[in-house]
Amino acid sequence: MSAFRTTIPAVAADEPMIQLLSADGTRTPHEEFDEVLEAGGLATPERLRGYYRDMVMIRAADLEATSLQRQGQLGLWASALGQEAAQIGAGHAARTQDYLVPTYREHGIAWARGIEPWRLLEMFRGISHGGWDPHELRTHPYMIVLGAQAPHAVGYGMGLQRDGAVGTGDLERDTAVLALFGDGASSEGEVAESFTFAASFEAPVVFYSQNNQWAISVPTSVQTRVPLAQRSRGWGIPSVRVDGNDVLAVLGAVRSGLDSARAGEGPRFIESLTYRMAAHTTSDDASRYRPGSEEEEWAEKDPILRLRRHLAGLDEIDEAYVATCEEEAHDLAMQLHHHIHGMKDPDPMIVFDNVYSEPHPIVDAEREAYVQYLSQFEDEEAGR
Ligand SMILES: Cc1ncc(C[n+]2csc(CCOP(=O)(O)OP(=O)(O)O)c2C)c(N)n1
Ligand SMILES: [Mg+2]
Repeated sequence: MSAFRTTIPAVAADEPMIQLLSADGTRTPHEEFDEVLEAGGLATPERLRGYYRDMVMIRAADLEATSLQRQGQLGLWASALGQEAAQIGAGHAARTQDYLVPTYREHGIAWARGIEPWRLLEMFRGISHGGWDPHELRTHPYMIVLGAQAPHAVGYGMGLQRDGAVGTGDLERDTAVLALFGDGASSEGEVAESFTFAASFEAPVVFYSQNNQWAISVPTSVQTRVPLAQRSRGWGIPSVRVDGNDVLAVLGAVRSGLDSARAGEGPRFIESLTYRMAAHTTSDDASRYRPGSEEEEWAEKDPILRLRRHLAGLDEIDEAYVATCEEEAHDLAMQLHHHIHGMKDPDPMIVFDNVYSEPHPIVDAEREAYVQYLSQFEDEEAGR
């Protein structure tokens, strides 16, 4: 018999998923994560109501952004509907000093880090250079190139090590990096290379993959023959699969992973099992490749509904609180609507700004050529 093992475990068949809140809101204890949540004061009724409000707000902003795209106000929108717990939980699990490196569908992460939603919309309108100050908010700009942010995150983490910001024992100062990417992006070479560097140098990075079941029209089962959570183990990177629609499981896993990383114990990998409830983007029609029954099945696992059920079971939420959240969410959507409709088109010449930190002859030549190009239209208009 060959020494090589040929049995490939069935996809998603034998990797346990940690869940603290089941779909009906029932709470299951978990020794390690409960300790982490308790130590950080992350699961008090007040905090839980806060996560609920955050999720309601970001869902309203997301739905409004889709409408704005349909009104011709945005070039594109990538909805995070259904991934609210996976993102609000991860965003709040990070400590203030941690550095987050997101992909393009992280609106809940952005919200949790204090990035105003209009900044995201401005980018999807194509009129900003990225949106926010990454240093101030400790959150990198969105990355559209799949997986490209993973080596950035590891490089940043290795820099933190060299700055002496890892493993000093001071939880308020030691810093870790949260690298976010999707199930599809996990197939990119950059992610594999990042695992290699992070493992070899024991970089303080938590790789956090939201497995939302789809990479545009490609299901996760095509991306990997083993449960995604198992991928990193060949690199010696400890990993866990959590229910990404369960805000408490996400909080516990991400806080625990980041605290291990900041303590100098090296990288961690988290597979956060969730579902992309909307189409890939406003340019996509998901009904072409996935059955409606799948969407209905996941609607019952809705992260917002789940937390509300849990809070109701604890008698920690009432109709008045729910109504206030809904009113605030409506107001946010209206603010976004008016703000985006009122946006002026920027001067087209700004595309040449900030290409390099110093003047560059090729950029100067391109700018000049573009001025010439635009001047033709001025003549046409003057002649009319
Ligand atoms: C390097 C690269 N290849 C292809 C694309 C086109 N593309 C954009 S999103 C996407 C699917 C990504 O799926 P996943 O990583 O699961 O993230 P999700 O969109 O589900 O959040 C693809 C192929 C890209 N942006 N970058
Ligand atoms: Mg995906």
